[in-house]
Amino acid sequence: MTGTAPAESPIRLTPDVRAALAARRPVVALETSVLAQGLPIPHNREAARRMLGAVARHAGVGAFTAVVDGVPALGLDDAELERFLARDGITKVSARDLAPTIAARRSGATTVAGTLALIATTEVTVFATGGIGGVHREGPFDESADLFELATTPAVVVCAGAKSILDLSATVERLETLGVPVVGYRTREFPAFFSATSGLPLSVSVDAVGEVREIVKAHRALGRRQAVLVVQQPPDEHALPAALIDDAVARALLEARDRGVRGPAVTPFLLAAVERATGGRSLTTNLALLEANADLAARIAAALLT
Ligand code: PSU
Ligand code: MN
Repeated sequence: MTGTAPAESPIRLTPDVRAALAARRPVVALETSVLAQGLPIPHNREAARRMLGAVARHAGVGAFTAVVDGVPALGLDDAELERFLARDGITKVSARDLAPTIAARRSGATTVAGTLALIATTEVTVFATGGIGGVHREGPFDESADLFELATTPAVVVCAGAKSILDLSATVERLETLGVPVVGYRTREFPAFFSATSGLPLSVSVDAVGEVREIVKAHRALGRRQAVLVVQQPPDEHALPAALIDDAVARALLEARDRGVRGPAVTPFLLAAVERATGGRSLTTNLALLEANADLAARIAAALLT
């Protein structure tokens, strides 16, 4: 796809995003829920800086998605980004929340689902995040809207698998059912976000960005409407032992149940509880993998332009 966003797209693009698209330089969409709900202050600022920096190193532009005072946006200016980092009055916006947030002229930070729904109307197709949402472990039934949007948006999503707070096996099964290709980049297992391995084998694993490109091209040639999910392990030096995370998650789940945490509050609550339980080590891992995913996404976006 070439040119600027379709005339009918309601999404506001920042001048740097517009210029990058016009010059056929890589543009990578980035979600803001990880900044406004997922990571604590001041680490969310470091995450934003490192993700934008990783894309810039490949001559590309990282574009945070959000709803800003009722305007759906791809790319934020500095003052806007500050508001999302400060988190004040910023709600979590999944796909279902987009229209109501826009209509009420409010501001919200987009999840993976919200981001996919926004970029679907633009020509930006590559998106980097930390981990996707998925099937939660315990009842009552909770499955992230991320899975539905991944099933219906032909983007390339780069992540470190799904968070270990989830039922990873059920999440991988759902991705299969929904027809979402899951491509391991230098890994043969579905990564478990904070830890490198989950014990869940992948059906396809590649070693080079060019191979991702071939898969994406074949997928698009078929007119498939699903995303291609590219997964990589968290960087070696920061990956945490699976046992440490399992233990932290088990305790976090009990705490969530005790406190009756429900709905959109579940994921942020569990992430914060894991952070406490690992003495902040999960935070270091989270920042490192966000940067690594933005870097890989920029390289994929560049390859797709060739
Ligand atoms: N991964 C993180 N931190 C986060 C999220 C994922 O490390 O904050 C967010 C993403 O925005 C993801 C969302 O789309 O959590 C999933 O939330 P839910 O389970 O409510 O759909
Ligand atoms: Mn949910």
